[in-house]
Formats: sequence, structure tokens, C-alpha cells
Amino acid sequence: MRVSAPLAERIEFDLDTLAGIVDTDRSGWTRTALSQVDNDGRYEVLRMMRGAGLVADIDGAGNVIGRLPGRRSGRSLMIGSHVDTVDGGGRFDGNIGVVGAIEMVRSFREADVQLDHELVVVAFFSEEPNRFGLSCIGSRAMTGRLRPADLDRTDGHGLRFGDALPTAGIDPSRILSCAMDLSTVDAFVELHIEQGPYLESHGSQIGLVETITGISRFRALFGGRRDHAGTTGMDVRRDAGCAAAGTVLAVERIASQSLHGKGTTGSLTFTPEAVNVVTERAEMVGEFRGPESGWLRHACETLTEAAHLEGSARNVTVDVEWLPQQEPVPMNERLLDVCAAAVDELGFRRSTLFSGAEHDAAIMAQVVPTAMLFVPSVAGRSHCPEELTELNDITAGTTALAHTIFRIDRFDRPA
Ligand code: HGY
Ligand code: MN
Ligand code: MN
Repeated sequence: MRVSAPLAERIEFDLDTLAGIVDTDRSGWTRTALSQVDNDGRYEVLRMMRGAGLVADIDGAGNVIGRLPGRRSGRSLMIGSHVDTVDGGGRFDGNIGVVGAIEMVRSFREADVQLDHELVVVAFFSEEPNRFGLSCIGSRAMTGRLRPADLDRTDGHGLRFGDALPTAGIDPSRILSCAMDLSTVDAFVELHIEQGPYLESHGSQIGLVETITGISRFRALFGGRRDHAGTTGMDVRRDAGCAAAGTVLAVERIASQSLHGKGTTGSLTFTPEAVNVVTERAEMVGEFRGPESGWLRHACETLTEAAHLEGSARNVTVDVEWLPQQEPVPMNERLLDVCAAAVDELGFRRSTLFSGAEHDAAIMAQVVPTAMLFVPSVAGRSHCPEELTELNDITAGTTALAHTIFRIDRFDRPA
């Protein structure tokens, strides 16, 4: 069965176009959410979608959404990913899922493939944790999972997330009420780079994701006392920086004691930042990830205890705030079977694997049957400028996406 032939040249052109819309003052390919380049990037995606023949617009949560009508009205299939990046990140994370989805639409139209389902292509807003510590904003809003309290979170300058949203063209009074009716969506499939070494080391071209990792994120504040660095005795200091440093090591220790768990301190700031002043205040942001929710809860409790021990040993106040735990999310088994059949029919070598990275698919899966297709990351590198996925692998992933969607369309044809 020949469904369509995605063109590598067009995928490369679109990826290069997006790679040109980045913050040139930062390293790598930086297009963080709530920046002008992210606005420009999403408008470029809007142009790409319209150029591919989709009826496209940006919704009240900043998601770029394109629609291709189906032959039968009423049911939809959804594909897509995100185009925001981490600071200093790469060109492929998220981007290939959006560019691949748009190329799939072009190739369907050229091959005169018409789906029974309406096809919905999405570039979700702010998938990466933004400076307010929140991730997957677009998919949370689309599924009705963004909470009023999320809008009250502040960044390092005390600015509220809700007050920052207009810079992205988003009305904060509307974002909580722009959930979509997803009851008519039969499947969401996200194409993404693996971001780890598994597929490459197993010689696989395509990965089928079984489960997406659970995540617990925290912000810890340490309050000590500002003193002179040269005259204050070591035994009387209330050094918030040392309490935070001990807690950083506790994150590493707790995760290292687990088989599959990961723990990372992503940000640590001292106030004042002066070599000759004892630190008065330290702020630390970190996370644990893993496939078992029981371990995640244990890690959170152990870390909170460790932070308080580090604080009380130095007469430093400690406040650890946890975001609601994101549970590990299994993908839809029946959809995985459809993906496997499509990949096998194409003759691609495949593996089944666990995703240690977070994805909009984990949010969508709570409402819509969801699957993910991974393509290899060279040397497993990601969230860095060296991030690379070969063009032929992206094209293979796009072909697998097209065949998967075609199969779902035929098998899930509404009665
Ligand atoms: O942070 C993550 O796991 C993902 O790449 N957004
Ligand atoms: Mn990422
Ligand atoms: Mn991503």
C-alpha cells in the first residue's frame, strides 16, 4: 500500500526556516516560549500550514491549529508537536513533529489521499518548562487542565504568568476557558526525536513509545542572613547558599539510589551574588522523573526532609513547593498495534521504548487515545546545540506517521 511520499527536501527547508527564527543572543537554537522569536516561529508555522492547504489559525492558548476537512463529518484525528525550545537547545526537538505533520498533509494532497476523518495539525504553545516553571501550556489549556493557580506563578522578577501571556498574544482571561471538545477526536499521534541513545544503539529506525515518564518538579527557597564574608565566623553563619548546595547533592543522591529514577537541579540562584557576602537567599528549581509514581512520591518526601535538615543545620528557613505530580502515562495499546503494523508494512526496524522526556502527548493521552513515534537522536544528545536527527530518519518517521494515520482512519471509520 503506497499512501504518500513525504519529501526530504521540503522537510529540510521547513526545519531550516524555523532554525532561522531564533534568539541570536543565545547559544544554540533558542526559541523559548513568551519571546518575540517564539511568536514569530508560531506565525511561520501558521504560514506553513496555510501553504500546505490547511485552514489554520491560532487559538486562545497560543496553539497553532490547522484543519483538513474529512470525507465524513464528525470525527477527527490529531497530529503535531511543539516549536518552542529550551534555552540553548537544538533544531529538532518538537520541530520535526510539526514540520513532519505539515509535510504529511502536503504529501496526502499530492497523492490524492483523502481521509474520512478531519485531520487536525497542532503546534502546541509552550511545551518546554517556561520561566514560570510550567510546561505543556497549550495542551493543558486544550484539555482543560490549566489551573487558575498556574496563572499566579511568578518568574524570577516577580512577574505573574497571567500578566506575561499578552506578550504571546494570549488573553489571560480566556486561556482557562478555551478547552476544545476532544470527544470527537479518535486519536492523537506525536512524531518526535527520541532525545536518548536507545534507538541508535539498537539499530532501530522507529521507536514506539509505551509509557511517558512521570515528573515531580519543585522550587525550594532558603532564607538565611546576609553577613560579611571575611569577619563572620563559620559557626555563626546562616548561609542559605550552603543549605541549597546540600540540597542539590541530595537530589543527585536520591536519584542515584534508584534504578530508573532521574533527578536534576536545573537552576540555582544566590542573593546577593557577591563573592564577599554570605548568601541571604537561595532559590533552587529541580525535578525528579521516573516510570513509577510510588518512587516519585518517595523521592519528593526524601528531598523535602533533606532540604529541611540542610536548613536546620544552618539556622536557615526552608520552603519547598511542589507542583502537582505528573503521573507516568501509558500510551494507547490499540494505537500502538496500529503504529507497529504501519511500521512493519514499511519495512522499518522498530523498538518499543519508554520516554524519559516529557511531551504534550502525555497531557493529550488523558483525554484522547494517544501514541508517539520516535526517530533516533545521534549519540542520544538533546537539549543542546549538538542535537541531531538525520534527515532520512525524519523522513522515515514522517512516512510512518502518514501510514499510521491512514490505517487509523480506515480502522476507526465512524459507523
Ligand atoms: O523536558 C522534557 O522532557 C521535554 O523535552 N520537553
Ligand atoms: Mn524538549
Ligand atoms: Mn519536545
